[in-house]
Amino acid sequence: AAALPVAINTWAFRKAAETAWRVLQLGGSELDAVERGCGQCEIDQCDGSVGYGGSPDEKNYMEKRMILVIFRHFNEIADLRHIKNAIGVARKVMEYTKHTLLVGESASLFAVRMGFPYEDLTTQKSLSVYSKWLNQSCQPNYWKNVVPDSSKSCGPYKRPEKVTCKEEQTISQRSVHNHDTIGMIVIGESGTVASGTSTNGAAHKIPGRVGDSPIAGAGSYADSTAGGAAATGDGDIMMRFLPSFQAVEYMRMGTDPTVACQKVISRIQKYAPKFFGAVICANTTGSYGAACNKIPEFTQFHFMVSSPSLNQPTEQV
Ligand code: SD4
Repeated sequence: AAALPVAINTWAFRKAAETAWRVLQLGGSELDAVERGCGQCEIDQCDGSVGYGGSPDEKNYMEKRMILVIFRHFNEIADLRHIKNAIGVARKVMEYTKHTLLVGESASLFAVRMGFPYEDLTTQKSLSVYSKWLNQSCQPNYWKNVVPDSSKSCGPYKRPEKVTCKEEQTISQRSVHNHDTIGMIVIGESGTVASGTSTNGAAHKIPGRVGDSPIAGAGSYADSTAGGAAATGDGDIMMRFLPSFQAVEYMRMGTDPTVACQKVISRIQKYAPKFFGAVICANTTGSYGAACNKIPEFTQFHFMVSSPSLNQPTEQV
């Protein structure tokens, strides 16, 4: 087992890992490390899907969602718009309110009261992603059982006159390519666990969508009596299984972290064999692991690890 402290995060988001590790080395708390680490990705616009200007929805809004979890405190922001530093806002929810989850435009107003700038998050890049999708896409995207609203053969969509919604035989799945999320777990020397996520979620989603990332137990989970976990991937599927909660509960029962992640993934796989997703987790002794659902487009999952036995934050597969 690795020694403590340990910090791990989804994907090869190296600068985020370095920032979190530096915060710990300078004596910052686990929570500070998670906030600054994920915050680094918000600044860097990691993979174009964390931070401002990423993953426009089908109305060209940019939204961000995250969760910040520490033992017995679950503080979340979902469908947050016009505010760059989502993880910072979630921390304010924790520090200045008794609530767990704030959402939407009201959450943005809360952020403004906390001193965060209210900004247009559109960038040239997000604008071109959006117009390309609008002009070329004939795909229902996240709609189902709908018909085109106009004479055009594709969207916008509406409910059909006669509603004949089919029960889903398999859970609808989306492509690997339009999203990534930073999920981070930090376990301090004393075994205190903090975790958080930040993402723009899926591109071209239906406005109002809340994904897995801001939901406690889905996007991430932390419990200082067992460990922490974080998930990335197709949140519309994954959030139905609370994978982060489940991984932590497996570790509580003594399951090795890698095995815990694998068990969580195979449980989802039974219902959605080709889903895109991965889970990372670490226990309070500093052992960690990860697993992904191996599909042809996604055979390896990269994540970052920082611990005293590694000279520097290191990418692992
Ligand atoms: C979501 N889980 O909103 C996020 C996206 C993600 O890798 O993690 N992508 O569904």
